[in-house]
Amino acid sequence: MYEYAKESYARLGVDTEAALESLAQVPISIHCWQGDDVGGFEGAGELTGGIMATGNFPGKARTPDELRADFEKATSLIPGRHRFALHASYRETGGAKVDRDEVLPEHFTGWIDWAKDLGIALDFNPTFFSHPKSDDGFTLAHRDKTIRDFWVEHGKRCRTISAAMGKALGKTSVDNFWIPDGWKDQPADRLVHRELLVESLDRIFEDRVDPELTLDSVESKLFGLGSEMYVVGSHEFYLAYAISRSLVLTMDSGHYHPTEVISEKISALLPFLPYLMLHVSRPVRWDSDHVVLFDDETRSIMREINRADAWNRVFVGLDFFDASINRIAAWVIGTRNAAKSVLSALLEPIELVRKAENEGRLADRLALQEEAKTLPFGAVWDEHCRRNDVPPGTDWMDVVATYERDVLVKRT
Ligand code: RNT
Ligand code: ZN
Repeated sequence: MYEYAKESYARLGVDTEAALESLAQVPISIHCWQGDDVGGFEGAGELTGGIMATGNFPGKARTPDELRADFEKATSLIPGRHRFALHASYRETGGAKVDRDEVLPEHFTGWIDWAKDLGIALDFNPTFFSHPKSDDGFTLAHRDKTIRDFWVEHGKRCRTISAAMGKALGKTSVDNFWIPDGWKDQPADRLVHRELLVESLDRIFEDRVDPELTLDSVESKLFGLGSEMYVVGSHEFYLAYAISRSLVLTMDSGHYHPTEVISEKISALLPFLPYLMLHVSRPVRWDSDHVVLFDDETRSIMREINRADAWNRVFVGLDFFDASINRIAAWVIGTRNAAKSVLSALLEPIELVRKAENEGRLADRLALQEEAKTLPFGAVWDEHCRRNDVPPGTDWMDVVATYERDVLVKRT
């Protein structure tokens, strides 16, 4: 099957061997929070901040050890070497009460040592939600300075933690800042909170931290549950902020108007920003964070990165959380789909498509793109799985079912 696929692609000028080699160089940053419904390990607080994991499938990870074991099970079924994205709320304090403004790199030693053993890199996220000091919907843009100070301290400390991860693992850790701040209903003053946010962010980012160790990124959003009318950190806000402060801009595919797509934005931003970070997700009617599919938009995202030859400038991360199905299967399905989309981008007959465009043969351009859709892609993907000692096709489902029976259901 693979030999037949290889020849089919070669006829359109695509080298499948080169594509598989390139694929091995594209890590996907897999988010820790699919494993426990964004719960974290600070105590059984409620998930706040306008995001929601619906469902109560049994067996969610209750401890860091369980989350690590679950992730290892998931990655044994995902081809390639990927990254792991942690949130500050997943720190390990040995039972001690350590508030967000007291977090230290040592609270992540367990995670760092584990990542080192697995040979994977880490990314990081400060946690500005699920905390009493975010309960009225504002953190860095709060009118109360004591609240802002608390969160500024958290942000500063998270940069140090992210740098420690980068240093220990020898790979730059992206430190992604997302805050929930906003109003449910029509605000009296939109500008004041945005000015406060600029001031708070400038305080967080004032010290230089080695960009080889950590890169700061800021994530925008259109609306959240309970912040439907106004979000301080909107797309325009963070776009301007990231450009003016030379930060990484994070685009989450669920954070735009329903007909707006981030794939189209990548080439618009690359001339102005050195780096982009993506939260690849699947919004269904709203920012629902459904499991990522091998769908048009996910493929378009990867195709745009590939056409721009920007794999070292666009960091691909995932952000979904479905609590209604087996969480390990959710990780496996979503990450395999993201990786499949990367492969499909690498297998695009781009030379021929470009040539047709440059020569004004626009019908040929269209024909080539459409014919490429039915090339034997699956055989190349299966070959990739086989070469990475991961089950191709549906064989991984039995492994998850066994783990569900032997481990997950016993947790409840
Ligand atoms: C929320 C943002 C943010 C979170 C994670 C848990 O709308 O997308 O990235 O999903 O930090
Ligand atoms: Zn996100």
